[in-house]
Amino acid sequence: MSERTLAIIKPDAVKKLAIGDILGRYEKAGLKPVAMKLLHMAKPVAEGFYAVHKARPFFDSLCTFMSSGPSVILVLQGDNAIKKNRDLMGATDPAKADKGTIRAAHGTNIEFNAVHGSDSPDTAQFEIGFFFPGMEIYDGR
Ligand code: IDP
Ligand code: MG
Repeated sequence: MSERTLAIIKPDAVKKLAIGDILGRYEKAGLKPVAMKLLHMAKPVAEGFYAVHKARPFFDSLCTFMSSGPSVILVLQGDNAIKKNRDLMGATDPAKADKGTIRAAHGTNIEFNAVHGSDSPDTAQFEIGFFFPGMEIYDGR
């Protein structure tokens, strides 16, 4: 079933010039970018995006990281896009991520881990709407 997921190429991966490699992985896996922008999040924007993690000890540090430079924010569309993207990403901690995954290739540690991907249909709906109005999502390709 075709679905959409929100992906972020985080500031660490953008700084490392890994945008091209990561976009290529999405496309080769059949995940089509249907919306995309480079955005330097203000810290309150990062806090809003990660509100679900507000109570976690790493929340402040995570939001500082996510607002430390520009990210690439994308909507990916394809069969099973949510799980497919999570599989491409690998485990949260790059040291535990399977070989061949994005986090194994580009992540530094459990915080600076190169990419984000929605983890469920509900999360995807919230996250896509957080960054993109419907008129900026290009369907029908
Ligand atoms: P996920 O990105 O694999 O879905 P989450 O548990 O949703 O992982 O955590 C969101 C983000 O918070 C992670 O991608 C990572 O950047 C950061 N994070 C998660 N766990 C830790 C931690 O234990 N220490 C520091 N940062 C963390
Ligand atoms: Mg998550």
